[in-house]
Amino acid sequence: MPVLLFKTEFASLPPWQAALRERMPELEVRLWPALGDAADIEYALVWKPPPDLFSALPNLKVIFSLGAGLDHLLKGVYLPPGVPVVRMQDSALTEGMCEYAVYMALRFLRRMAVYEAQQRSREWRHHLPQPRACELRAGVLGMGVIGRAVAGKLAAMGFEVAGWSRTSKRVADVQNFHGAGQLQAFLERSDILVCVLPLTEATRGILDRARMTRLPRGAFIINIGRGEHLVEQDLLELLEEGHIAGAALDVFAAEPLPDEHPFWRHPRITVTPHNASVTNPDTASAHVVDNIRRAMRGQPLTSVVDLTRGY
Ligand code: NDP
Ligand code: OXD
Repeated sequence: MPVLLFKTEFASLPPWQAALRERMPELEVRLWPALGDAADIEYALVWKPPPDLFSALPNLKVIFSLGAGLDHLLKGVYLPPGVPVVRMQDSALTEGMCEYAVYMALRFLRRMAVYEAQQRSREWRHHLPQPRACELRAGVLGMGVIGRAVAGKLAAMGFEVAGWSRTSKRVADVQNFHGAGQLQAFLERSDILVCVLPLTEATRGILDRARMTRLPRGAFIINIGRGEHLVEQDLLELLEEGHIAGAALDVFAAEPLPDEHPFWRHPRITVTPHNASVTNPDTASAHVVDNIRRAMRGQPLTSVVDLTRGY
């Protein structure tokens, strides 16, 4: 009987146990830290594992990340050589990310922050200029599974959309930019910038003063990648200088966002607690079980992480 170890911080076991059981009744699920006989454990489904967890599992065959992001697994965690790491791919997770990006882009387009402030002071002013979506250019940093879906939804809302990735991508209705050489041109045409990159050594701090200054004056930033993509002090300064109009931030260098952090009270920043989207057991369990079955049959796994690239 295959045995999977489940270790998480933010999801509860019962829905996962039920979803996995429904798809694979013979799978035994153990909840960390109760390992039982560690030699039985061949699969691990984890978020933020303790650094030495995997060294205690001598027969581990596959490590599954509970999230699409891998930074929680690649930072100081011992990964047994030869054991593949599979990242999360989940249709519901992707849908949530699309909803968040489209919602925040529309809030900016429709000046909702201004109207909410007007409501608080009982002000009736309806003559603010209202651009059409097609007059604003959205740019998506990171055109992976989630970025491509986000770009498609923004295009469907009428925005003029471009995407930037490491390698060239062809996505209907989305202008393609790729590589370091095309980043500047991509930023210069992005009135709304959505960051949905993975956190790697190459992308850490990518949203710094120099790059954010390349955005058109009055640009809006949506960061749903990782907090360390953004140099927070640089954003505060560019908001102060009026170069950046506002930001919707779901991820932060320090999480939970510390009480004294200036983002909490900034009138032009919307803060959400890293919940742009969450992995959904009902849909995500299909991806986990499919890969367990592949491993059992000796077939190639899907969504295997390239550990040298970091995503
Ligand atoms: P993917 O691995 O599918 O896509 C990553 C994309 O980033 C690819 O297009 C890749 O380019 C691009 N990329 C990576 N490094 C570079 C680089 N140096 N320069 C240019 N482009 C680069 O990831 P997902 O779409 O599934 O997820 C993206 C991230 O979203 C996650 O890593 C996580 O951090 C974040 N996330 C946040 C959530 C939240 O709730 N806030 C929820 C889920 C995910 P290429 O294809 O050419 O290799
Ligand atoms: C993820 C996340 O990476 O939720 O999936 O941040």
